[in-house]
Amino acid sequence: MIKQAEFILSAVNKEQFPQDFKNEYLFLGRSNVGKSSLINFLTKRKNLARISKTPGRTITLNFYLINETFYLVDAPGYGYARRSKSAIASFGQMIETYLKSRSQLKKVCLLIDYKVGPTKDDLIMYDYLKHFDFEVVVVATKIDKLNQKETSAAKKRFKQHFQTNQVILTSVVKNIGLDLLFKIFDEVEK
Ligand SMILES: Nc1nc2c(ncn2[C@@H]2O[C@H](COP(=O)(O)OP(=O)(O)OP(=O)(O)O)[C@@H](O)[C@H]2O)c(=O)[nH]1
Ligand SMILES: [Mg+2]
Repeated sequence: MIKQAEFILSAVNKEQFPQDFKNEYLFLGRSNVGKSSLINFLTKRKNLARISKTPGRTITLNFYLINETFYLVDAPGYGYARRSKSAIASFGQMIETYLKSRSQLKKVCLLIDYKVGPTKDDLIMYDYLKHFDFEVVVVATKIDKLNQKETSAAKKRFKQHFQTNQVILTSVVKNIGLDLLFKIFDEVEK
């Protein structure tokens, strides 16, 4: 149960990351996939993380302290076509710096849109994370948007790349799967 959630800070480089060695869970995924929405839902706070209809809104790593014990970290989305080349490069550098310097990072939640994913970018990110031995949780998002036919097509696509029990299906609109996701953090924290 999340009893308390608090925005702590936004950071773009190492010096700005929290220094208190609490466990962290990173939310990664393409722009607009629903990272900030999921954090808001998990924390039951509508406006804790900023959500937008315009993709590319989150441009820093945002740290949310949960129950005063661990952080959920909201990252900018990748694969946002309208970003400048220099913005894409600095995004890559920021994520890489973060991933390589955080021993307190316990899990990476890789969010993938259930209707369109996994995209090429999603698979590159997944391989990258696995290559560096991160514990990856694949979170399929917005499953409320698919009809039956689209759901079985999505199932097939995801099966080609991930084990079925490795994927958590979620919808913040219909409140699906969020308890399962929270359990993953809870198990580490226990
Ligand atoms: N139907 C539906 N829409 C969702 C769901 N989750 C998020 N959305 C919508 O998807 C859009 C993008 O959500 P965000 O949470 O801002 O996505 P993000 O991944 O944080 O995006 P960036 O910060 O740009 O990387 C918003 O319009 C949300 O309302 C869901 O489960 N179902
Ligand atoms: Mg966001």
